Amino acid sequence: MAYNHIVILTGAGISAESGLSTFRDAGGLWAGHRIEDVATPEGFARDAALVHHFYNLRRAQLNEVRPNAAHLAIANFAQTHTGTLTVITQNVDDLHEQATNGHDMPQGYSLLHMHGELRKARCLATEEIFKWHDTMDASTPCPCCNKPKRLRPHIVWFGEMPLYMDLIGHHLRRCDLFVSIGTSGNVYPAAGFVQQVRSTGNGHTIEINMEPSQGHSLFHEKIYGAATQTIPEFFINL
Ligand code: BV8
Repeated sequence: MAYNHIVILTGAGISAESGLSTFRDAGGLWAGHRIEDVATPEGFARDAALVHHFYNLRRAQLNEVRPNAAHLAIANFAQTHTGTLTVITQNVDDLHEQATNGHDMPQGYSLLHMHGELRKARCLATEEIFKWHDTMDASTPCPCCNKPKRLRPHIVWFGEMPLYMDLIGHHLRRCDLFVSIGTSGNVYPAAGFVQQVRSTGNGHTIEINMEPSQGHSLFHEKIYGAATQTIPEFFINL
């Protein structure tokens, strides 16, 4: 069947084989850290140095990693897909961008980072957002006010509103195919998107993951295995 409006939700599992650790797998990102200390506004207010260090390490790691076959399969499919293809990523890495680098992407393609981006910073005073590839800390002046203690990572922390929620709701209602890739289905509202597709729209829903996620029973179809195996095969046959 040819699908017209496709929504893909990706999580840390799609970047795992590029060498970026996931959150909840053994030895994952949260190992050694409490979410409350490194991924909440309260943690940032309590110890900004710890939070900057956590994100500086992850931002620096992006210089060492490349998109894998799963990112590339989505980018290749997007170039020939004649309908709309909306990639909603929970990931803050830029591997989906790197996979499409150098290609003119069709008008129907869009990439939405609902949890923000590691390579962007935001001014606490003006909310202005800046591309940011280096480290930052409390002493780093923001480019707009030129004052210290005003920069934070442009990341959506727990308890903060995810980005693009209205636009995401529109795509979930309209899609005829929803594919969830590499996410454990632990974090809301992303974990609730499959339910939203089924209750507000009539999209076919597919989970592609290493193992059943928390919400696996909500999907019409499931494919399990490593993303670099399952995703290229899936999109070649789509
Ligand atoms: C919010 C940025 C209010 C930080 C992240 C009900 C409704 C609404 C909210 C809540 C709710 N219940 C609880 C909440 C609050 C909370 C929440 O969900 N808490 C959880 C812990 C219970 N949610 C929030 O606070 C959110 N905000 O609710 O605002 C609101 C909401 C809606 C409307 C109005 C108001 C904000 C959450 C965002 C937090 N920020 N990221 C950073 O990156 O440092 S979340 C972070 O964890 C990731 O971004 C990701 O989204 C999330 C989950 O991680 P996954 O991507 O799923 O990774 P994980 O390790 O868990 O799983 C990896 C999977 O890959 C595994 O299944 C594994 O099997 C698979 N895998 C591994 N290797 C491979 C593989 N698959 C294939 N191939 C492989 N090789």
